[in-house]
This record gives sequence, structure tokens and C-alpha cells, in this order.
Amino acid sequence: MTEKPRILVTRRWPDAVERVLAERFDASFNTSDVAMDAKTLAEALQSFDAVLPTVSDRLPASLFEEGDLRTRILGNFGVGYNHIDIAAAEHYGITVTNTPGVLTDCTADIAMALLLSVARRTGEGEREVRAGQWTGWRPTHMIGTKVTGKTLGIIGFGRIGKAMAKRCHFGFDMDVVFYNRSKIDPVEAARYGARQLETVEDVLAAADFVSLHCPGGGENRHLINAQRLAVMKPGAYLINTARGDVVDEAALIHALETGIIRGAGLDVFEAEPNVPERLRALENVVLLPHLGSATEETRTAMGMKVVDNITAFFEGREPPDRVA
Ligand code: 8YV
Repeated sequence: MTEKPRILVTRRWPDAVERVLAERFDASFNTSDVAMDAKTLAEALQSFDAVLPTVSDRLPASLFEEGDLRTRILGNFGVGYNHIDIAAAEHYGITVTNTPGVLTDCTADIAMALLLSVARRTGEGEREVRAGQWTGWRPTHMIGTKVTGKTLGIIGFGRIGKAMAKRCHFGFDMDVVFYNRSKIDPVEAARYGARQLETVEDVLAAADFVSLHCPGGGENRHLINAQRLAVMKPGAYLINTARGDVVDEAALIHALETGIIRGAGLDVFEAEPNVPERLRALENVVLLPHLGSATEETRTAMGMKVVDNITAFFEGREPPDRVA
């Protein structure tokens, strides 16, 4: 690299990663860490060689159409990239990369935490203790649902789906069934203690816990809708650590309010950071602020993956995690 490429980092990243970026590139950082608006992002596409966005930056086609584009690569911080219009990026010859692999375990851990929390009512219990409202032990107090030995249904058997299967089967003696668009070798599935079923409905009907691990956007938008929620067992729970738009949130709220399903554990929402008041009012849900990958180790590894991707790009090599 002769002249350092101009790059924009749209949010605060772990210090160790920002230090490397500052050394290698002519880097601008968002020290206030406030999400950038559409106008700022559109201007960034005209004035930086690389923009490094996160899930909190929306990059629809309209943003690419506003003027002369300088940006040649979007180094996304995150594995999911449904906030970027990939077709538009491709149309304008912009490379897009993501950060797969390094957040698999931590995201599966959060899915497990949500599953256990909602089944065993730990959120409700914590709220009761903190409010000073606990009146003492009794046999019928805050009775939950047993997890061990139950059936887990996974939608999307990629890296994170497999990591979730492993935890549930080998840690909690659960039967694991899954739906995946493409056929998975049964021997491979058996390594995770899991078995593929034909349809989403087959999985929903069989499962005591349904955990979503497919990408968001496109044809997965509202994959879980009112009809499919009705296929779930009335005592079942839905866990979503994938993307909010995979679930029709209004239909889910109705299902939770009327007992179509028993509960939900959610790390992602349709219009983040807005979480509907009706959802927040429910006791049979556990709600987290998109924490799937939020560990020091993983967020640093994600950032370093972006560093590797844009370094390769500007050195004329193939970026390891190109998605467009
Ligand atoms: C990230 C995620 O925190 O990687 C993803 O797809 O959902 C999270 O791990 C977020 O997307 C950062 O952009």
C-alpha cells in the first residue's frame, strides 16, 4: 500500500482493533458511538475507500445511488449482512465481507441462556427478588418447564445451529431435529446429535423449543408467521438469536398473549432498538439487547477479521470472507 486507504469505522470497536486500524489505514472513528444517519452514510460512500458498518447501519439501494461513489469495500462487522443491499453493492462493484466463524460459540451460548432463562423463568425470578417482593420458598412458586430430555427444533443448520445442537444434545440430553434448506449428510448431523426433517412445519410440530439460526432478510422474512406459530406445541418456546425479521413480531406477540405458545427468548427484534411495548409487558418472554456476540474475545476477533478482509482487499488479494 503506498497511500493509506481512507476508512470509516461507523461505531466504536474494541480498543485493540481500533489501534490496528489506526496504524494500517487513514482511519476515521466514530468517537461519539452514536449510530450514523442515512445522510452521513451516503456521504461516507462518496468520501471513503472503505466503510466498516455494523447491524445498526442501514445501507439500502437508495444510499448507493446518491452520487459518485468512492467506497470499494464494505467490511461488515458481523456475520449477518441483511442491513446491506447486496445486489446494489454488487451493481456498483463494491466488495462486501463479513465475519463468520468467530461468533459461533458465543451466539449459541446466548441462545442457550435464553432457552434456559425463559423455561426456568429466571428473568421473572430476578425481577421479583430485585423488587423486594419475594415472600419465601414454597412448592408452587414460579414453576417453570424442565429442559433436560426435551426436543429442540433448529431452523437453519449452519455453524451456529450446529453449535446449539451440540450444547442441547450433549449437555442437556435433548433430542435435536432441524430444518435446513439443503440436505445435510446424516452422518454429519449425527455428530451433533441431530436429525434433519423435511419441512419447517415438521420441526415446529415436534419441538418443545424452537431455535432460529437462519440468515435474515430475503425469503426468510417472516418465516415464522401466524400459521407457523399455530403449528408449534402450546407448551413450546421460541428462541431467536438470528434476525428480528425472521419472525412476524406482531403475530408472535399475539401468540404469546393468547397462549398459542408458552414463551419466547429474543435477542433480536424487527425494528431494533425499538421493542414493542406489548412485548415488554409480557412476563413469558426474556428480552436481550442483541448480545449474541458480545464478549471481549469474540468482538475483538470479529474486528480482527474485518482488518484481515480489508487488508487483503487493499493489497490486491482475495478477502477471506467475501460475500459480494
Ligand atoms: C453482531 C450479529 O453483534 O454478527 C452478527 O450477525 O448479529 C452480531 O453478532 C452485529 O451484527 C454486528 O454488526
